[in-house]
Amino acid sequence: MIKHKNKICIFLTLLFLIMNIVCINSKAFASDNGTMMQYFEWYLDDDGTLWNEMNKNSEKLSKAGITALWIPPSYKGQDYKDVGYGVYDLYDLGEFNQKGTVRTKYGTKEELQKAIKSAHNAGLQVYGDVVLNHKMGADFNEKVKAVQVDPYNRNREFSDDKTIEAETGFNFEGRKNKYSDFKWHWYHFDGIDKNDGKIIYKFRGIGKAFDWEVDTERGNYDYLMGADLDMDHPEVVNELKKWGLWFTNTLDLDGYRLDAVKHIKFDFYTDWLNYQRNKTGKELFSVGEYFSGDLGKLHNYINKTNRTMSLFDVPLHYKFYSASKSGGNYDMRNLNNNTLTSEDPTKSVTFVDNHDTVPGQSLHSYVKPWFKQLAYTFILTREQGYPCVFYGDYYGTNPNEDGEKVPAMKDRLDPILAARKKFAYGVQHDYFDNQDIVGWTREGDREHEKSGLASLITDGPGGSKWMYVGKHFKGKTFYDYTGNRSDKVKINSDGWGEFKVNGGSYSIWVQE
Ligand SMILES: [Ca+2]
Ligand SMILES: [Ca+2]
Ligand SMILES: [Ca+2]
Repeated sequence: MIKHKNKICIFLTLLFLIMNIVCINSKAFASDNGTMMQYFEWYLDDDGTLWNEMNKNSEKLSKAGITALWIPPSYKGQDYKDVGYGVYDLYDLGEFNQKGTVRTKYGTKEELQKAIKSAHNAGLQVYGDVVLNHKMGADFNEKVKAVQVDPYNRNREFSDDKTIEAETGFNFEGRKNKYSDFKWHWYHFDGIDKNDGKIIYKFRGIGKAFDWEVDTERGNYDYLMGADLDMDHPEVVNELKKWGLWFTNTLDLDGYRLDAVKHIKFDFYTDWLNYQRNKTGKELFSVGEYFSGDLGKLHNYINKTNRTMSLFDVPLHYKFYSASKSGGNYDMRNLNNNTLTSEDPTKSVTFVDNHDTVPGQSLHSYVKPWFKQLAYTFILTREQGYPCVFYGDYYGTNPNEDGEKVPAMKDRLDPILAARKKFAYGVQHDYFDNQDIVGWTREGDREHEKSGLASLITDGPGGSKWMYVGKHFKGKTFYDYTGNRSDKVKINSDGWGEFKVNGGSYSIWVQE
């Protein structure tokens, strides 16, 4: 009898252990929602401290719900103040004395590597910013035969061929051939500009032409700025592939943000990304910057690149922008149609603003502060899209030339980020049935305890909406996690509740 009891005891203990292992494993497999942060803004001080700041902040950001950082272009620009898009030397990550400085705007290579290590230790992925459309700050000029083209229709040539002085010679003397002995010459490029883009020259030569297929704006939008790389030239393509592998391995990157893809031959990145993925064996998540409000163009690019990358949902950003300026007269139902997120959600990266849309920048379309919180509630608590939180919204930006700045919204954004991390799981139900108040619910899932939520946003007066959140919440009480409302909502026996929102505001209801 005692023996038998022992056996039962051992059996129960074993069963308990197995159950525990199963439980622990299912917890380990329960993945939290992914949230990217664009870890820079245009007007950051040029004091070389960003990498050290990132080193210190990684742990905090991870706890706040961030899972990946998109870092700014980290190679030597035309001068130490360059944000990174005026690329001089792709192999100089703040290591060589070039352009009058060793460090870049953000710090040294060593500081960058430390920051990335800290980010990885905190469980954050790191995406590098890849700028391959153009180069700037040439070491010497070359004489090149060229023709002038109409800046508004690049297919129209309007001069005789002439010989011009072009800033196209790059020999990187400060680097002394370390990592690569490739030297750039005029024949690796398609054209340059003069007078801040008022004059555009297309180079002449065997096989020289603006690349195709690219965006059709201005006839052929291959040329954007600087010395435009010729992606038809095999030496260029090979060097950029080789550099990509060096860059990815040197910084142990987990993915990329690809700059200005609409100005680069569409099949270039398909090939480049396949190469990096095959050589590294990594997934290398990638998002392209195709800055256009024309959804058809985004679909076309995703198809032409064989779905190898996601794109930023620019049409959704423009909707946020117009809603924020419409003084309550925006039809909020529009947020959920004709966007990349609504039509191709797995290839969409959602964002509210970025370094280019802030006041004073080239794509100025800044979402007004009162609406930003509504927009973040939208991108962070809905199922569709991979959201990207902008550094300038979270920490605020420095003032631009006109003294305008973006206020820090960290205190308002942290609860929305926490709501995403804890509650934004499971089946979604949409209530886009009113021009002012729209809402959606998430039923929650088994892996995230107490998950499930009900979100409301309105650009007009406050009000309420009956929404279904799930039968399993029957009899439970919900409260507004953002703190905007202080009342409670009781879920009825069919799983419905009447959720409220204040005028021009947002609320995210979760179980008490
Ligand atoms: Ca070309
Ligand atoms: Ca180009
Ligand atoms: Ca080109």
